Amino acid sequence: MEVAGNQIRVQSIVQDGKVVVPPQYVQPPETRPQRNVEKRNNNYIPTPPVIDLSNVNFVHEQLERACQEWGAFHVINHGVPVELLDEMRRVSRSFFENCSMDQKLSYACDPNSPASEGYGSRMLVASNDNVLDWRDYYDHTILYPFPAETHPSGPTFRPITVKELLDRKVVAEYSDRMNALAEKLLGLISESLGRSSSCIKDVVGEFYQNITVSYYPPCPQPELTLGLQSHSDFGAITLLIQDDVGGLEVSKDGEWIFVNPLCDAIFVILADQTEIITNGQYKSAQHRAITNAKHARLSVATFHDPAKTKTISPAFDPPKYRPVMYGDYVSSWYTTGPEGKRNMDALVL
Ligand SMILES: O=C(O)CCC(=O)C(=O)O
Repeated sequence: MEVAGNQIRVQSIVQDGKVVVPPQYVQPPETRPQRNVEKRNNNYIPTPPVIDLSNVNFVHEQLERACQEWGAFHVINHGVPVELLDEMRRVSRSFFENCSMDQKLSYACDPNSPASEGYGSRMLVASNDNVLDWRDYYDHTILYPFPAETHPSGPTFRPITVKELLDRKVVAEYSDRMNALAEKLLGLISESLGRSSSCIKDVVGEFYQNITVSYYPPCPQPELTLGLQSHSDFGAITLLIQDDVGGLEVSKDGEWIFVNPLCDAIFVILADQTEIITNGQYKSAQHRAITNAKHARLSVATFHDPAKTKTISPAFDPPKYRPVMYGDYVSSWYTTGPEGKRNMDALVL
């Protein structure tokens, strides 16, 4: 089993052929995944809405509803070439499946710093007693303009082979497209609240973007584990693509709802700062990832966040949330852990 800086990579546990999950990955009974289907007395299972962004006559109405009821939705006809989504999935998967563990560990993230760029496995650094997620990840921190030859450090910018250079081009184009789409969506979401298109973006300011590729190896006991614990994202807006395996769930009215993978669509997740700015009219979506015994699963989440020094407060009166410096919010998230939406709850007036 490969260990770097105290971090075991889940993929190496699986490669060791374990048939039971090590105890540190076993969730307590109350957070284990369950199928909701048996609890229902009818067959109706809600699914997050699919919004066609080319449908200009209805898009605001649909966004308003989706943001109020779900805080998360698929978008189609989003303007990002589907080939680019496929390429991004391909280059991301290739890192996990075509590199040796030694090659991957040469890109290891800093195990002592939360959310540092590179290859890792643990979302939270501080709390050693937390149950671990059944997930490895590769985190790209994107600094604009991309690619920045002068980027000071970080695995994405180490000397690279020609193949990696091609892959980097894919990530660069993907990053630009996601940035533009995130800005467009925040504009439409602002308009859906009857405000100018720049209302939310004006408070967020310049985007800081992170692209996290999550890789969930097959799990011998999926009923005991989570790929990623329940959380809401701490930034402004997240754009996620996944492969066709499926495993993302969003919480709605106290139930976990499976998000069907739609390969041409992009899944939009409202994050905490948007909940604060909209004064709770639109809520950030609590979500998690479940595992399965047969197939590795891949997702690519692109986070769009304010600068750490930015103070975020509601753009509507009377305010229902305390203003918060974004950097303080992130530190608290990483030190106390997400535990659903407890960091948001602490800001409610
Ligand atoms: O893998 C997924 O579908 C969820 C990923 C996610 O929630 C995250 O990276 O924060």
